[in-house]
Amino acid sequence: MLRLSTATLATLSTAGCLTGQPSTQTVTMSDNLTFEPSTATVETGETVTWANESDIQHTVTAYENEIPDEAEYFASGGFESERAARNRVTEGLIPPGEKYEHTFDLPGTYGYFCVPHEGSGMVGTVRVR
Ligand SMILES: [Cu+2]
Repeated sequence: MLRLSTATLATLSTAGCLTGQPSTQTVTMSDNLTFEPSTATVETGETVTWANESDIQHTVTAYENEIPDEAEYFASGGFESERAARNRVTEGLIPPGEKYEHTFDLPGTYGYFCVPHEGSGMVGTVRVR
């Protein structure tokens, strides 16, 4: 299942390059407490997939004041606010080997972080063109 899913993503990604169709961008979460790439750039309407390739749990949690005013709040766990995501952190944890994805429908710059590792500098940015 995971294998099929990865192959599908790769196919979509390649197709996107060739035809200009919407594609996805993958950001990995690693054992050294980083998002790679730390700044991901996508086109409006594209999806970012965060893949936890580490042995520990992480979250993807938007900074409420670092996303465009009109944009929908996003966080693993499906929270509607940064406060809720912080208060109920265990519900937003992405286990090792799992993924979280979000589709960006508005251009702009989106700052996000990992709740457990924010203090270690585990933060990232998505730029939507
Ligand atoms: Cu983390």
